[in-house]
Amino acid sequence: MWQLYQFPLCPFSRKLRLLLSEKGVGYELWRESPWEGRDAFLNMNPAGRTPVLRDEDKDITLVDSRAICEYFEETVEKNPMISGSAASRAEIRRLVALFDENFYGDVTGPLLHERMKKRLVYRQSPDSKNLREAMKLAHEHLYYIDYLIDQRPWLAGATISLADLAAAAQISVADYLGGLDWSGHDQARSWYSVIKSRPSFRPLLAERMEVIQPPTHYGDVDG
Ligand SMILES: N[C@@H](CCC(=O)N[C@@H](CS)C(=O)NCC(=O)O)C(=O)O
Repeated sequence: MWQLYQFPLCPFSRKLRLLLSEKGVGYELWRESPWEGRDAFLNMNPAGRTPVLRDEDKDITLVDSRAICEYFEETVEKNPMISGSAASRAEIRRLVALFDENFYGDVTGPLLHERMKKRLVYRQSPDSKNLREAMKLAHEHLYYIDYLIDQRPWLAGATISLADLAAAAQISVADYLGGLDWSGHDQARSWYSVIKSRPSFRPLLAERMEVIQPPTHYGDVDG
């Protein structure tokens, strides 16, 4: 059985969990707080980041959400998430990179730092200027999703793909941390509400990070 080392608000672990669930791959959750720098964790991933996926019986350790997602895409045929022509696959990978890097760097990373790490690790108050900036940038990203959904049913094209899972994973964490104002983003909101109602998403919405509570609309699959 795969063991997934993660914490509930890690967006990269969320993306992987969505993929594993869509593909029907079983796993156990192992709680890891990467900022604690546990030796056994650093032995598995010297970069000290979640997610890490380990199969003890097979003695396989997989590291980095993109490498792990590609591993399952290559080894499990069910529900392909990087499919179509070479151009379509390149478009999926472009959007995965956009959400993993830009959305995380602009929005999820700063929100996690201000609202989670400062509270749990550094015992500091959040900086309201940094929070305002992250929320402003979140609007720009939601406008881009509105634009994509105006042209296509899913972010990268006609079918659901890893791009949708990557985006929804980042958005779900930003939403949990109260960083998203959905007003004026009807297309993004309707796309997200379809993703949220998939069975793969339910366990994520039910989970809570200690001390930090999400806004009331967070788990609402119609909102
Ligand atoms: N490129 C990596 C990024 C992983 C990453 O940045 N994980 C964060 C948590 S969301 C982390 O472990 N940060 C280290 C820390 O908080 O100390 C991936 O896709 O797996």
